[in-house]
Formats: sequence, structure tokens, C-alpha cells
Amino acid sequence: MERSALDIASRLPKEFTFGAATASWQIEGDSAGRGSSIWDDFASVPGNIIDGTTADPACDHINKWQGDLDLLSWLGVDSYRFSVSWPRVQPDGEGKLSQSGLDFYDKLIDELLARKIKPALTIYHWDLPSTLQAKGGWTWEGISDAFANYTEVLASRFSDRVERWATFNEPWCSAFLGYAAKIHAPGAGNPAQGLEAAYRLLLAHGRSIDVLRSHNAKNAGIVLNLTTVHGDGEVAEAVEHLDGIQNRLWLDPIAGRGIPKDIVARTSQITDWSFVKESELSEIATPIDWLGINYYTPMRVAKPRNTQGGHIVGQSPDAYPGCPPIEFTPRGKLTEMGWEVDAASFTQTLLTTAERLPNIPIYVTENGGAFPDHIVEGKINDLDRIDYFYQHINAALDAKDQGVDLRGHFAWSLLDNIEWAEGWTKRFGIFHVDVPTQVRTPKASAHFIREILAARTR
Ligand code: IFM
Repeated sequence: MERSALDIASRLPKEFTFGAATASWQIEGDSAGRGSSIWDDFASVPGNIIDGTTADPACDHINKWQGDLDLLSWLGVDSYRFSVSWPRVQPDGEGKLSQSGLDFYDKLIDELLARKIKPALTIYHWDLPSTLQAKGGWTWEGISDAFANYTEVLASRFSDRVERWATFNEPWCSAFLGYAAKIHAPGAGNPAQGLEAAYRLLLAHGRSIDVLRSHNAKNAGIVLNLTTVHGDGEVAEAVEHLDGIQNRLWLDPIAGRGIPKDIVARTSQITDWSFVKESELSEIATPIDWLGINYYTPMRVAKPRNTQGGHIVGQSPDAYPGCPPIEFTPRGKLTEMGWEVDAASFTQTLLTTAERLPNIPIYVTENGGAFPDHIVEGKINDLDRIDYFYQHINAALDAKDQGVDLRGHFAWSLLDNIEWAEGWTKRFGIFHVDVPTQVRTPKASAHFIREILAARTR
């Protein structure tokens, strides 16, 4: 089928923000120039990262950042979403700051503005300083105050220039892939810790929003990875539970509805939730200006039949403490992550979220796919990725047509980068990165997005 950039361009309202996204540990490299993070520790254990990848050189973005901003200018994006590495600006997570780390982000922000690209800054995208993990990480009672202090550092330095702030990227992953399961750093594999970490992340979010407000920071919000869960009647309770842990556990407290009661009940054998304090629930519900949604795939589940399905990255019962027995059953076209491609579920996710957290502008802060890329005569004709973007941007605009206050879309990712525990084996970039030479090459999907942006008429 013809995937026309013009079709999409003609649907875009004038003020719609188009962007591309990255995250610090995935692209920066230069681990010597910062403190250690939980991802450095995790990556140092053989077997944790599928191909043995470690933080260096990644995309050597610390040295190649100006060239990377040239790629953004070439694309014609309105905004660039990046994250700050906590251990790069505050090596121990508390106390002493790193001047060179702060200067790096300072220059990045200034140069983006000089290019008329709006900086969208994520305060935390998973690289917790190792020193804080030694205190218990996201299960440590003092972590929300440490995070508020770190927010203070960034807000006092950058709030005059950053257009959009996100406290966290996908806190579900930090809590449940990192603490409940062993899939991400720190790899605790402790379901009770996963639930407590979720709560402490939410509290840190609320306190961070407060700090941003005190600096008159513009557009303070959070980025969640939300999705739609499918399953038939025989797994109805599991569907509710998965939806609870993935979506409602975050949206309900932020909307002021507290921790979902069904989740508390279904996890009562795992934790008594005594870490929840009434007074803190109101901090968590501090109003936000916008919500970011990262969407890639739906979840589809059935009763366990022990079918030998392929590996589905991140979809594991361990990551959903208290869930009745299920197996994940993605179907139809899958990405290299084993993720089902289903754009209709994207529309559904946006509609459901807008109901659960009404009157808050929504940005799609990540969306994209990992597909096998083949370089032929210097070109990468990634038609699967183009197809993915075409379907999903249209699906997002369908939700907008149905009333969702959708304001933007950011492609994940600007560059091929370290896909966490999958290392370099899965590539999401619209620019190919050849790791040994660090040469960047636009894939056909980068040309496609550039065409959309150039064709905007409204
Ligand atoms: O690469 C990640 C990113 O860091 C967070 N969201 C999902 C992406 C793809 O797995």
C-alpha cells in the first residue's frame, strides 16, 4: 500500500508538535566523564545484556552532539526529547555537582534553541546513580527527597530555557522490570520491592513537579508507557490486573483517585502497602500540565498453555506481581522485540487515557519499531518502520479526531542506540549508527518523516 507522507501532513493541525527522542544512557557513551549508574553495574554482569554491550561508546553523543543536532535540523523537527543523566550532573546522586556535566546540557539546550528546536527534557530515564542504589534505590524512603533535590539542580539551571519537562520516563519499567523482575537494572527480582518502588517513584514525581513549579518551569508533566490489554472472558481478572499495574496504578494516583483498590487486594499476599501515606497521596496528585504516552504494542493474553512462543521483550508475568496465571500471545505482524503491531490499540489507549485523566493535553512521547535493517549500497530501505509510523501516526490522529487533546508525536528514536538488556541487537533509530565508525546514515524512515514535516501546510 502507498504510504504517503502527504496523507499525514494534510491531517496535521498547524500547532501539532513533531519531534524525535533519545535517552542519556542509550546514546551518550563517555562513562568516564560521569558517576556510575545502576545500568553500568547491571551491564557489568555477564548475561544481563544479551550481547555484552556496556555504556561505551554507545552513540558517542557526548562528543558528537553537534552533528546529532544537525540531523534534527535536517529532519525539520519542532522539538527534541532527551534525558539528563543524573550521575553526569551529580555523580553520587546527592551533594557535589559536576560542572562539566551541567555545562554539557547547558550547551545542548542553547544550541537547540539557536536552531529553533524546542528542548523537551526528561529528568530521569532509568540511570540511577549507583550510590543511591546502595541505599535501596527506588525502595529507599529518602529517594523522593534526593530526587526533589536533583530536580532543583536542573530547574534552577535550565527552567528559563526548557520548553517541556517530564519528571520520569516510564516509571513502570523502573519498578517492575527493574525491581519486581530481573529484566532491567537493578535486577532485584523481588515483587514486593517492585510495588514499593512504584509508590516511591510516584511520590518522587509529585515532589519533583512541586520543585518545577517553584521555578516557574514551563509544561511540567510525566511520561508513562500505557497500553490496551486484550484477552477473552477466561482471563478477565488477569486483564484487569495487567491493566491495573500497567495503566491505572499510575493514572489513578496522579488523577487523585489513590492506589487502585483491586491492585491492593490482589497483591495483599505480597505486600501490606504500609509504605503508603494518606498525606503523600495528595503530593502525588499535584496537578500536571501535560501527559506523555509512550506506545509501541498492545498486550494480548490467554490462559497458560505452555505454547513455545518467541521471546517478547518486557512482557513477562514476573513484571505484574499478583497477576493470575497467563501467557502473552501476540499475534499477526511482530517487530523484532516480539511486539504485536496493532495501531487500533493505540487509538484505544489514547481514548481510554483521556477518559482516565481528563482535561490534560497528551503528547505521544515515544512511538516506533525495531525491525531488521539491511544496508544495500549505503541505503537502508526500512519499509516496515515506515509502515509502522504511517499506521501509528494516523491512529493517533484518529484519536484526536475523536476528541483526545493530542498535541504532538515524537519518534523513537532519532538514532539506533543501546536497547537496554537487548544491547545493540534491536535497533529503533530512524538514523542508522555504525558503532565502530560512529557514522550516522538516514534510513528511508528518516526521509519519510522529513517529507511529512516539509509538506505541512496548515
Ligand atoms: O528504548 C526504549 C526507551 O528507552 C524507553 N521506551 C521504550 C523504548 C523501546 O524499548
